[in-house]
Amino acid sequence: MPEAFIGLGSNLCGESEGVYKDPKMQIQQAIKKIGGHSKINILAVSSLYQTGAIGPGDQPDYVNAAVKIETSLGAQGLLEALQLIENQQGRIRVERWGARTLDLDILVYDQLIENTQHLTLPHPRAHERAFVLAPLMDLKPDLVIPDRGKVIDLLANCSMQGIVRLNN
Ligand code: A4P
Ligand code: MG
Repeated sequence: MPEAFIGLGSNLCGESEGVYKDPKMQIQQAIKKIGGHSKINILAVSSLYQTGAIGPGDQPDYVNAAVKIETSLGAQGLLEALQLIENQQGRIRVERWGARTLDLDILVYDQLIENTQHLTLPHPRAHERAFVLAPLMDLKPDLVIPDRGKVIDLLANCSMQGIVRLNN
């Protein structure tokens, strides 16, 4: 079955299913939802990290994590499943890179390289972001981000400033 790596991020509290959730709880709930999908198996979950926001304005810190999955969904089908989960957790798209209750990105899907209107694989900024690479390092240090290199080498060339591993 195809194997994929999903990046999770949240820097806003939200309410879903009538319950108030902070960013850490949003990430934990999203991991449960991903694992509960009939066509997705979670193979491994990274630590959670508190990370300084990259983006416009004065945003709260993020909680970031990554999961390794196997799925019978194609890449496009997986994106749709993840967007449904984002929407269920109250994601409202206001501005690009703006604060959000939940962001789910497909970082790598097998070794697929693809660039369509709705999907770019691997994720175009995964290779340069410590908040993506640190969680991936927990899952598979020798994972190759196609055309970019191994996670362990990419992380070595990346500033680790503002990344704190949380107890989860
Ligand atoms: N899309 C294309 N390729 C993909 C992919 N591989 N995975 C499209 C997921 N989506 C993909 O995404 C916009 C569109 O990208 C989607 O409709 C999908 O068709 P979005 O989630 O609506 O918007 P966005 O997340 O604001 O944009 P983008 O470009 O995905 O942002 P990034 O690069 O993901 O950055 N700082 C910290 N510390 N931690 C973070 O997690 N995240 C961001 C978002 C900025 N700063 C951050 C963090
Ligand atoms: Mg996104």
